[in-house]
Amino acid sequence: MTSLIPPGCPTVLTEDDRTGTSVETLRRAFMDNLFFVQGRFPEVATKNDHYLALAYTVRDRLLLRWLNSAKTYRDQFSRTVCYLSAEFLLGPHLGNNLINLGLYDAVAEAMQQTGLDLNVLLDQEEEPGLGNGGLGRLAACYMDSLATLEIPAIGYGIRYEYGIFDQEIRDGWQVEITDKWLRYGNPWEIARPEITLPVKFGGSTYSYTDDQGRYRVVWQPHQMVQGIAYDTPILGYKVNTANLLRLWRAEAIESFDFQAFNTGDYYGAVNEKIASENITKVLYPNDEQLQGKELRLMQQYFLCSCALQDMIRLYLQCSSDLTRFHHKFTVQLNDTHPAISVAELMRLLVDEHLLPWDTAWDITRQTFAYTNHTLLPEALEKWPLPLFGSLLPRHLQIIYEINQRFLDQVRLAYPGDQERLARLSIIDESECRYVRMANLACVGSHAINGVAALHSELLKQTVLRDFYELTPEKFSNKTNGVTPRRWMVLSNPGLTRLISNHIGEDWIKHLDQLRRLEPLAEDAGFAAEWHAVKHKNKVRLAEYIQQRVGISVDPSSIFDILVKRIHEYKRQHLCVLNIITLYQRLKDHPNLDITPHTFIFGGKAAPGYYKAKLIIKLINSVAEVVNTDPTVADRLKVVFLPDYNVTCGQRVYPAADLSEQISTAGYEASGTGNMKFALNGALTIGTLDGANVEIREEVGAENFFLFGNTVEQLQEIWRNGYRPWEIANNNPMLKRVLDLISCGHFSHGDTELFRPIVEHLWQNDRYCLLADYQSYVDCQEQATRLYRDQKQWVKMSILNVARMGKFSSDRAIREYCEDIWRVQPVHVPLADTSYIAQ
Ligand code: GLS
Repeated sequence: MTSLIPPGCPTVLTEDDRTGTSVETLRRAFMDNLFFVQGRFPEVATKNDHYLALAYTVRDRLLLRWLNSAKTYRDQFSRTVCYLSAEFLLGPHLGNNLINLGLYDAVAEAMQQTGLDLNVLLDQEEEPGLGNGGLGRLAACYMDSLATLEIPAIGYGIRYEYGIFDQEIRDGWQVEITDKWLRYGNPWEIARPEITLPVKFGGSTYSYTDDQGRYRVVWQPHQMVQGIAYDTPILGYKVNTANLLRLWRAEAIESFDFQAFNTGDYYGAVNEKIASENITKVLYPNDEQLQGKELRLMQQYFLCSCALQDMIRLYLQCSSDLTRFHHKFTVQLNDTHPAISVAELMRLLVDEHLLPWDTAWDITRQTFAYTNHTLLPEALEKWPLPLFGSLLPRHLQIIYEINQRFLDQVRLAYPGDQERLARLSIIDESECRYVRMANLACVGSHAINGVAALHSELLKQTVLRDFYELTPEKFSNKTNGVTPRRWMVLSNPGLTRLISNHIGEDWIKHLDQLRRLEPLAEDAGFAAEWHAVKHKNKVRLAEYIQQRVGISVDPSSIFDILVKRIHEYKRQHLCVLNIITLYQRLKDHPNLDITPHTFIFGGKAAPGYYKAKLIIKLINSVAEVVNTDPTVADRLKVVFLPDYNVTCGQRVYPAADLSEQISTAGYEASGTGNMKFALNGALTIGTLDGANVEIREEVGAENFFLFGNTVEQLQEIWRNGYRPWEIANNNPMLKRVLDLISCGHFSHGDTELFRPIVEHLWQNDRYCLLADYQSYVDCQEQATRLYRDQKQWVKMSILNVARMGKFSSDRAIREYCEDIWRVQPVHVPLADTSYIAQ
């Protein structure tokens, strides 16, 4: 009989096999994991077995750093940032961990020696889609930067069993498919069944005076579940720091209701278990649109209660004096989703740890800081009082108390100003009564920030104006950033190599160093290499498009890309109006000499957002007509890439020539895709919205295609009575474009299908597409004309990249650390690892 022990695999593991980084050790460790973890011999191992064996090999190296980090923090009782977020849109782990460990090349080599292709294994990973878009992805970039900057941090979130749905396109329409991301197991997490915390819901409260004369409140819940911790290490780039991402899963406390079981009600007994587990079953797929569902509030409270109980648990392991809690922990609220934390920390400190109210309030306010991520009124979270009170009766009492004390102060500051009082109140008393989560977050935090300069200004002038006037010192701006590790080193190895060959590798940790590329913008040899890298990336995307949707696109055409969530304010349909305009012009003048143009779209629509889904259908319908019309063949192509996610983003950004950032001014809080495109050498066509404003400032107005009305101009337009129909009637091309959609040209003669879109544009046009149409079309023309001058284009592309240093998430995190969190780096030494072998 032949031996099943893989050749080269030692029978006893040595320390080196778990932590070593030579090609030979990695190869041996991989074979060992294939054998002992996956239980496979090479001849029958599947791609997924290979992926998992490699993931475990990499995880061992992570764990070494993670445990050293945890031990260092514990020994030093380090001040720690807790990032509370309902979403962490991490993207695949394997490639990123290889980059951050500095093991990418060694592992590629080890796999090659084993007869495997690392790229194939990377493709095996199902990405954890635990977020909707920018907000969740920002949380992931910030975790990367926190670790890279050696800041002790914990990310607290929810371990959704189903992440953001997978999108399929059928007959041009979006179809949602459940995202069973855990189907084949998740090698990056470690379940901690011994870390379980109880979370209560519903019921009632009663009060009494205890034998020491203290007023006490007891919450008698109707339902109780438990949160179970699942831990994922988040490693920094080429440091030993690996921080903790702790996601919570809900479970019934008793697997069975034995009483019901014994009386024969089997299904009734199982029901409670199912109801409890439902809490973390699925991510709500809405971005910037409130869905006032009870289950969503349960999710939010579940996250906050688990996270805060966990922090207190960790704290009490090292100190019994909770009055200094805020010295150990600083908590960032990622939007209002975790804002209920303010009331929960008060409850834990006052009711469970018996601190006086004033002491608890002091701690609470010094603990929390709040980031606002949107001005959209439909995204502002508010919960109907009856719903809130029945689910969280004790929290409602606490909120009333916080509110009363707060409003007493407001009365002193603004005597007699009842309207202001009503606006500032945490309770909305107009019509139906609501708990306003943004107000709760503002009152309970010591710092409040927006996510781009313009957004932070607008916050102060609009939704948070009263809070700004009351406590201006709390407000600041923290412009978003993205991690260059995932969004450059991992996704664009060609450009990374080219840049590093010329200016070294420091820029990966100090993105400002990209400035050193500026002189090279004039260097013809460098420009040629730059162009070659972009072209290669475009060829790769073209191959992917062909394989994915069967459309052949020309890599020499301009790749003009719009990828992000589908939302009316993001104006994907403005881009469609321009495509139809171009199409019309080509039909009118078949010999017109235009720059060959490939428009690429991607993005998901919230399943209940009909207009957004109709925009997807419109894009696909226009694509169908344009792509099959021989008159425009080879000059105009339209592609909708299904299931846009982090993995897809990594393919798309490096291949873009033109980045579409065309939201209505004042609506996009920041945007982060805009940064990823520009960092990868795309030029931006955009409005003065969100972080576009700062990108333009940095790269220079001459290297940015600006169009559209400003916030002030739009305000003026609305003040004077906006009449979109007049714009359409006075612009023959625009009118033709709208009529072409209406008459069924793109819908097989169906004149009803796109009526909701077109009618809205004619009559109301809330997002001012028509007001910006001509300016956009002109700007598009200017950009595509300039594209023909490749020398100039490449120069602008190089200058864009050279000047993107500001938009690293490292810069953003440094600002949070200095201005809000007041936290210092803690160096993690890779201690003697001999204890591993003991
Ligand atoms: C968002 C904003 O819409 C984006 O502009 C922003 O870049 C992002 C991160 O700050 O947050 N807000 C939101 O609710 N979803 C987002 O993507």
